Parts: sequence; structure tokens; C-alpha cells
Amino acid sequence: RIITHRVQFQTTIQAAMNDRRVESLGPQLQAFIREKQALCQPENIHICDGSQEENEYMVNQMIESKMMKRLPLYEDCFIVRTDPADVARVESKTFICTDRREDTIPTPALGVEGKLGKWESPETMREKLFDESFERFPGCMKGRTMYVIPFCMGPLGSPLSKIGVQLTDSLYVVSSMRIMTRMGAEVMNRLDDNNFVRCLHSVGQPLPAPDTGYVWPCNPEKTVITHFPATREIVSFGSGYGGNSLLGKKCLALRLGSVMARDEGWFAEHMLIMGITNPAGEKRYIAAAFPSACGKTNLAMLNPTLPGWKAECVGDDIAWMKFDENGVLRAINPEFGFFGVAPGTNMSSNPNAMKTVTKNTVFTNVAERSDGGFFWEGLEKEIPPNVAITDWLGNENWSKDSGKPAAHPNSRFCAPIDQCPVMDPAWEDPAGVPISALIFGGRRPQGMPLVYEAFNWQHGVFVASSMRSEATAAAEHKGKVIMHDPFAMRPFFGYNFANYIKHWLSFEDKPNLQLPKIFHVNWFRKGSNGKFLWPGFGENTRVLDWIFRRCDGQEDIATPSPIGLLPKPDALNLEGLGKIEMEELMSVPKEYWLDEVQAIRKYFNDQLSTDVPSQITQELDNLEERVKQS
Ligand code: SAT
Ligand code: MN
Repeated sequence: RIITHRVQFQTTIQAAMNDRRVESLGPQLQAFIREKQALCQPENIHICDGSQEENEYMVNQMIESKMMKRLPLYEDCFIVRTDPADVARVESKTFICTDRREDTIPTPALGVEGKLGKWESPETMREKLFDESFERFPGCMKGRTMYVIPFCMGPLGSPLSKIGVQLTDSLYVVSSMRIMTRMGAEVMNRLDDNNFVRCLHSVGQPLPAPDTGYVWPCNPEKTVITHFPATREIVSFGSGYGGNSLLGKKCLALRLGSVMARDEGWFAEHMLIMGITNPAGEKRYIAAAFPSACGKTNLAMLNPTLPGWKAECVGDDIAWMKFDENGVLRAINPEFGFFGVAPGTNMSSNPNAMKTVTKNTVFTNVAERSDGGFFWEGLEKEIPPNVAITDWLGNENWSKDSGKPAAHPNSRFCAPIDQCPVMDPAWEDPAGVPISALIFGGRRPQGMPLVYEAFNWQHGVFVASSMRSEATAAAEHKGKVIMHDPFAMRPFFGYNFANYIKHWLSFEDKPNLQLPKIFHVNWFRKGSNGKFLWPGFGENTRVLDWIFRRCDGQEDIATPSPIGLLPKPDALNLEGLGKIEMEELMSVPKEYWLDEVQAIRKYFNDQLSTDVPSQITQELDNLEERVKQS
């Protein structure tokens, strides 16, 4: 907020030039910009070219206004602290706006609250966003600059990629979008004026802003994140936080993405993508779905502990996948950076992430050390002695004894993808990488074995639909409840989940497709002593090894159980591991699973009511029967 005269003056000149440049843009884009300019009444317009100079200029502005701070221990790393009321996605304020409610959300049973997204009619939502009386967009950029960000999700020129234009009044968003997406002049050159996703974002605080004690502008009371699939529009107000404000990510790549995928016959999924090479030099790619903050980034950057294995990263959060003309499922990562959870990341859990984030990285809500470095929970053993720590709220001399975390549990690093030392050679291949296996999983402290394989595609779709996981800090949920999170997509469905299941099921009937095998994994099972039964992290290679060999289909290494195919005893390579309670880790307790069947049935009946696809009911009945027989 403390903008020096010099910076303001420069901004004015640069933006005036940019304002003239608007006239050189295509008529549709021009109309979009002019309409929103008239609505938001910014002081200036700045068309982002994505250059290094531009970024330096913006970072300097943020530093001068005290919104951002350099972390001098590293090369071009910065720290940002949000308003404590603006630290995560807000699912309760995230809407999909379609004419008919049933296009967006399933109709729950009578008296039951729907938990599969929020709907509003486009007319009502537009009024709430754009009508003066609701005090959101009209005049919201007064005193601020409106930045125009042309961005591409996916490799430039890939037939699978999509281009969007985001208008925002947040410099943090511009800088972060530059890391997370391909952004700038090159995208603008390729933009089809008749086909781009329109994104509008404001932090919701015209200048001069009220003094909240934080330099992070936001407006939590008025926050809404809205999507208009019919017109391919995204409108977000009041929050500067990642998933709410970097509109290419969850809003475009998953919510609108899933709608486009349904219409065009592909998949937009909350999945990491990685390549694995066995000691014989054979390579396969897998895609894996886990809810936010369940270790996608760690698995995507895994350092194999089994000798001779290699793992390479294509993406850590989102996969766009389409069957090619040979029936092979091909995946691209639409993103260009990592927006990863910081706490828990360290040299033993994820050394590749640690190597990725020591330059050109923006940290949000982590703690800061007196030697100019970062700190978060999990780094205790990796920092020099006697450094003082300032917590994410700005309290100096933080100590563990305070009982409060130094970094916010959902604090993040935002780092350029090509800095990761284990990127796959094909990570930017416009054709995508061929997927052999799809993996689903969550945090399941009880009852759920380390790994099992679905009997077939339909059963796999059922397994993914009935996924559950312990709640994490990535959204506003409280406590450690086990939540249903189908496909790890519950916060990200762009249309009715019942239809989403049908979309997945429909591929079984299409001719000549090489349908990937489907697996379920659980790294988080705990023993009766409350301790994790599986070491996880690099040791997960042992599970990937089994999955890899199952894809080959040459060996006799699987055995049927009521819930799916389990590794035969001794089929998992445990060489060199300490004692693992394999029986406990792989068990399928009958009582637990009878309860699980009840919970899943109740969930489907409650949430989808009469819309439950018949194949799902059939799979559920079969599961129940098999568990009862066991
Ligand atoms: O905040 S984000 O939605 O970008 C990250 C996540 O929850 O997966
Ligand atoms: Mn995610």
C-alpha cells in the first residue's frame, strides 16, 4: 500500500502505453478488456509480456510496498504473508453457474445437504458479482492497475492445450501465473480471438484500502469464486490465495477443464503424472489422483530406493488425458510450475522439491529465518543452529514451545517446473505421454491395504468414485474426519458428479482403446500402536514396481480379495527394508469393510439419490456380497 511516487509514476507511463496497445488486440479480447475496465474502473491497464524485466519491475513494486520480501539466502526467492483470513481454497464460496441446477450438482436425497459442489444460476450470480448493490466488482480496481495476463495451459501449440486471458489487480497473481503457466507475449501471438477462456479476478479492495495490519489485500466477507461453463468464463472476487486467484489452475484446468473434457471426449483430472523405468530399461507412465496435501508432489518427484529404478516427473497436480488414434491414453501437464505444500517437505521426504525451490520461487505463509532462509515444519534438522524464526503471522522469535506452527499448514512454494532435477525428457511433449496405469488413493489410517488393483475398468471407476481421505489443510475443513473425495475431484467437479461417473464409464464401450489398469493405494495406514505401517516416500517404489509388473501381465503376482486384486505374499519386493507388518498392512478386515460398504452406499444414496449409475450400484452390491462371503 505504501507505493512510492517513483513507482507510481513509472506504472502510469507503462500502463498508458499498454492502454494504447489494447487497440491492437483482436476485437473479442478488446471488447472483454474494455467491458471489464468500465466495470472495475482501474487507474491503468498493463498487458503482461511475461519478460524477465517485467517480472523484476513487479517484484520490486511488491517489495517497495512491503507486500513481498526477498529471502537473501537464495537466488531470487521471495516470501509473502497473506491475511490470516485468506489462506486456502474456500469450497463454501465456490460456485458453478448453469441454467439448470442438475447440470452442476446431483440432486441429493430429501433433507440431505449436497456436498458435491455449489450451484447458482448465471443471472443471479452475475447480479451478485456485477450489480452495484452487492459491492463487488463495480469500481473494485479504483487506484489499482488492471493486469492483462495471456496464458496457456499445456505446451504451446499442443492440440490438448487451452489459452485463457486473466484480468487481475494483484501483482502476486501476475508473478505466480508467470511461474505456474506459460504466460506473455508468445501466448498473445497464438491467441485465437474467437476461442479463449475469459478470467476476471480482483482482490476486492480499491485503494486506499482499510488498514487491516496486513499488506495482503483481500475481502474475505465478499469472496466468491465462480465459473460459467456455457460461456467459458471464470470470475473470482475477494481472495488472493492460490487456488482462488490463479485462475488457470483449479478453476480452468479442473472445473472448466472437466466440462470441456466431457464435451470433447477426454479427461481433466487432479492427478500427478510420472515416468518409471525398471532396471531392464523399460519405461511406463502412470497418473495418480490424491486429494490436496496427500503427497502428490512427493510421489511425482520420488527418488527410488530400489536399485536400478528411475522415476521422472511430468506433473504434480493436474493431468489432461485423451486417447489418441491408436487407442493409447496420452497425458499432458497443463501447468508450468509447482504450487506445492511446504510443511513436511525436506531433504529426506522430497530432496528434488528442495532442490527445485532454492531459486526463482515465491513462498506464501512459510516462516522466515534470521539468516535470510525459509523455515517450515519438517525442516528442524536442516537449519543452522541459533537462527531466530519469524512465524507466518510475523511474530518474531517463534519457538516450538508456543504450541503453534511456524508455517501455516497450507503454506506453499511456487516454483518453475524446469528447475526440478528429475523432469522427464518428454514432460513438454505436445503429444503427451502414454499412460499405462491410473492410481487413486487417500489418507486412510485404517482398514485400507497398501495397494490393490481393480478387477476391470468398471470396477476401477467404482473404486475411484468411492474414494475417501482424511481432511487436510488445503481447504477450510476442520479436524481429521474421513471425507468422501471421489476421484480426488470433489472440490473440482465442473459438472454433475453422476454424469462425470457416466463419462468415465462410457470409455469401456468404445472400441480399440487400451484402457489403463486402475489401482488404489494407501501410504497412510496405521497399526494398532498408532504408528504408520509403511515407510512411504522413496520406498513407494516397491509398490510402483508391483504395479509396473502387473501392467506387463507376465508374472503370477496377484491374488483376488473381496475388494480387488492384492499382491501375492512375497510379490512385493521388501528387500533391505526393516520389519514391515505385512499382514496388518495388507489385511482387508471384514467388519471394517462391511461398515465401509454401508458408508459408501449411504454416500451415494444421500448425495446422488436416484441418479446413481446402475453400474455403480451393481459394483457396490458385488463388493458387499464378496465381503460377506469372506
Ligand atoms: O490452493 S490450490 O487449490 O491451488 C492447491 C490445492 O488445494 O491442491
Ligand atoms: Mn491440487
